[in-house]
Amino acid sequence: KKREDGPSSCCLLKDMKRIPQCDNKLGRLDFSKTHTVLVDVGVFNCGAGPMPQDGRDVWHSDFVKMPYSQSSHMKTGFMTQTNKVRWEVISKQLSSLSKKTTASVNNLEEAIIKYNPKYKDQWSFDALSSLAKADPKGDNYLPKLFPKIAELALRLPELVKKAVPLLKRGHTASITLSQTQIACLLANAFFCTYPHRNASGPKAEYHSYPSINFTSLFGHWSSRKKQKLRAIMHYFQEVTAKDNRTDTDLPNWRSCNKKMPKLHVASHGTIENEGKGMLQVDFASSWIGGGVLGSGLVQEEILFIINPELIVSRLFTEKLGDKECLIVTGSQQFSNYCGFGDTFQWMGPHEERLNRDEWARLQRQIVAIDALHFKQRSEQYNMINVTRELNKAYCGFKGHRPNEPDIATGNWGCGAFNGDKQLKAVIQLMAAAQAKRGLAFFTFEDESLKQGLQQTHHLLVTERTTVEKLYRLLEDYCATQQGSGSVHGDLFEFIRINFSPSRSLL
Ligand code: AR6
Repeated sequence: KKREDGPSSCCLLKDMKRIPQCDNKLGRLDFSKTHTVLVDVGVFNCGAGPMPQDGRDVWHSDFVKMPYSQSSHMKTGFMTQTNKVRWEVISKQLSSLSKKTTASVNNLEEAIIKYNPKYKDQWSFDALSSLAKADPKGDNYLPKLFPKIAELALRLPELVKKAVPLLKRGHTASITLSQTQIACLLANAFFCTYPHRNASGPKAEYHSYPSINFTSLFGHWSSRKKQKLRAIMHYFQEVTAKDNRTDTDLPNWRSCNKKMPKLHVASHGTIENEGKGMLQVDFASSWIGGGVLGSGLVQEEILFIINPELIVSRLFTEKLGDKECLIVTGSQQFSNYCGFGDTFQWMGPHEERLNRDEWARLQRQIVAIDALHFKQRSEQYNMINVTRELNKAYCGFKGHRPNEPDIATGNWGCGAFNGDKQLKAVIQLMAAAQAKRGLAFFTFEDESLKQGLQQTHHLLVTERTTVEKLYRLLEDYCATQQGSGSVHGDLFEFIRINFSPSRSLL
């Protein structure tokens, strides 16, 4: 049939080939030298969804310089200038924004300028202000949304751990990220946190890269800006909706409303004796068993020496990741001991009196969780590290069946690993609360810790304190520990001052 609009070799739109018809098999997700995958491919290929890949920050010209890098510094203060890690300033600002139910554009501007002081008189926020005033969806839409974006931005160190390579001219490479990771990276762009990305001109470090911080979207009101901002804000509204966190089953510690768990504290007794029948915590090394085959002789090594079957776990257990633990069921205690470290002595055979379960396993369950090793004690007063420890404890404590025993623990991470006993006790209380299990806490002859923990627990129970409230309090506590490097008062005292009922009467 002759076409009316003249001869044509074109085909119909429906005859164009589209992606679903191509059906190219991708195979398993995998990384390579030229393909960086920011989600954990092992977990992903098991069908468990996109979890962030572990990794470490790299401050280098081949990688994105991350706002949370310990190498990113800034000067603060007028009279006495101090050099601070920039993320400390950023996270302080964002976390106070995230605690608000509504935040104004002024609040947002003040926060952004705190860690971008050079741009105080250059950056304008008038487009954002006009949009907020127009209140496009009604009901204080933007002021309610800003705190949520701040909360999402704060999760960057947890969601994007592996260094993101720069895609450089002349090099073929690819990067795979999850939608949650992208949302978090963009929340940081929204808050203008990326370092070294504001300067322009031929001498600027990133002169051959596009801009990323959102400043230029916020100023110079026009009807185009209005429509663009509406679309962008809608995106943030969607990605900050609560049910959007699909890529990890770890709690969001800022929104856990569990109350304090059941607690027993004793200064005498040990995890292995008085904690019989409970889930017993091994104060582990990430290399399971630690120095058991060398000269180490503290809690984990002693545990492995008196229960030597535990040593076989070293045959097949890879170094533990940050969100992993090892649970061993059924090991037998063969020896008794006394002492600790240099005073350790073998005290003869142990008579095992435990029953066996249906699979004939002795009813002993041990969970190995490795705390962080702090070379400097001050390193632990930092919410990246606090959150890491919360996640680690939680993954050890989290039960897998409906009816699990309580947990026997103590000064986890506070001997060889140099942790603060009070901080670690509070972290373990929070993790146990979230895991809905009770704690038996053995302070190993530390009478004042016993009393302090008892009183603190009592206060937290009577005040009906939630995990999220404690998490925010830890943020404030960490902030007081930074700067001068000196420790201002202990955590129990800080809790007492902040939570005691008399305070609310004042
Ligand atoms: N029951 C209760 N509390 C105990 C017991 C016990 N049986 N034994 C010790 N404590 P540490 P870390 C208390 O230093 O700091 C190993 O090499 C006592 O107050 O063993 O987590 C591992 O392989 C002690 O000071 O644990 C790791 O590499 C505190 O618990 C590294 O040490 C901490 O015991 C872990 O070091």
